[in-house]
Amino acid sequence: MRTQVGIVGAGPAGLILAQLLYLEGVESVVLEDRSREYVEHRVRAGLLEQGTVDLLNEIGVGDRLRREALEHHGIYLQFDGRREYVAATEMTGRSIWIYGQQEIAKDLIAARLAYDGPLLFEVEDVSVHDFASDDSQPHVDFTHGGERQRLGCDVIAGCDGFHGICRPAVPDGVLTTYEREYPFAWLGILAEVAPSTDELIYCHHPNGFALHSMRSPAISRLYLQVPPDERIEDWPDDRIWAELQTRFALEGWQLQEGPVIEKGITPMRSFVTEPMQCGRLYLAGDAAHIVPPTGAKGLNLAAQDVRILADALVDWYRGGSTDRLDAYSERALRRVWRVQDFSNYMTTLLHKLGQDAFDDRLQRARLEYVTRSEAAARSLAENYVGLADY
Ligand code: RFL
Ligand code: PHB
Repeated sequence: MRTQVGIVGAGPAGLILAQLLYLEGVESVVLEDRSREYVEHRVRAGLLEQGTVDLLNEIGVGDRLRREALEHHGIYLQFDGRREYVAATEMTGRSIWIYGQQEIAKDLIAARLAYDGPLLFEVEDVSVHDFASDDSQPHVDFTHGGERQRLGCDVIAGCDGFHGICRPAVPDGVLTTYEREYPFAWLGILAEVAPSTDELIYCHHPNGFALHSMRSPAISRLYLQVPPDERIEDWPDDRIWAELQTRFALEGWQLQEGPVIEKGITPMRSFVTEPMQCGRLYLAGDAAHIVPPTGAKGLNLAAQDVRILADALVDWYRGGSTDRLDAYSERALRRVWRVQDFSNYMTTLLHKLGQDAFDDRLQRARLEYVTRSEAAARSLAENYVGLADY
């Protein structure tokens, strides 16, 4: 088998890249190790920047999104028994949108299959080879339907997430990694109950952070900060609701409860690899970087990476120059580090960090500042809705 771009991974990065390339007449093959069913039902991101929504519309997968996504114009910050609103759209002219990552996956997979774009699920033993120099002839080996196969390609796009095989395949000494583990995790639930709020509530509480998000007018998504080694078995539903009630408690407001339909624990990590390329292998999305979810940026960043990568690839196929491909990593990393800083800022602003009383007072002073100073609120807002053309 041969193609122009071999794409490893059918998450948002791989699927958006395949669609961008298809629209520009560049061939690709997407290889995914999970089943279609799994990819279409994995509960992860929910909050999209305006730029991501615009991109999905531009590439022709926005029909259902335009009908079903919920448009939001700001966020609530709750602390010290108060709930303050940051009017992001008023300050930036841009909205944010609620639409589940698995819905994006469904829309992109349907689009890909509608034009018979090669997309193989449940591939096994994937490995990438001969990509390390610019004049190499890369290939991807894998097993599909019990048969060992080889995909020859001009370039490989490593869109296989944080635990993928592409980044570890880069020869020693090429990549530098920057990493931070946070001393806590998020326990997330999906509940069959109408959201108790019109927009997201980010809540700072002495017991730890809590977030009230949603997926639809009938489904709520809620998160609790918990210790990093917490086991989900130790959190029966009534314990989760009791803790959510404690942290979100506000006079004159009630958190509605309902059946929990999904729950899980996610570790919190910041991670960047530099550069995001090696010869003819290009890393994009979570394969190259991870942000803690407090800023709601991972998927949005993955979409920006592949937009830059697709532009560079198209340029190369059209005119033969590798200038933009060579500069891919440098161009992508500018936004990656901006988003790392914002995600770290939101995380340290809102979580219980195991700090001393002085640090705790500083944290409250920062929260007070963003709700009292228009300049501080505007800075948070422009990062939250996503910096255009950064
Ligand atoms: P993905 O989604 O991990 O996709 C990688 C794909 O590669 C496959 N794969 C392989 N395929 C073939 N061969 C192999 N050897 C393979 N190894 C792996 C995997 O099965 C998978 O299908 O990475 P991608 O495409 O870079 O997308 C990144 C996003 O998924 C991620 O950043 C977001 O989910 C992060 N995130 C959020 N991002 C936002 O922008 N807004 C949010 O509101 C938001 N909330 C969240 C989040 C992530 C969370 N968790 C669970 C980590 C909330 C949570 C709780
Ligand atoms: C979500 O809805 O899953 C979500 C929203 C905002 C965040 C993180 C996750 O900051």
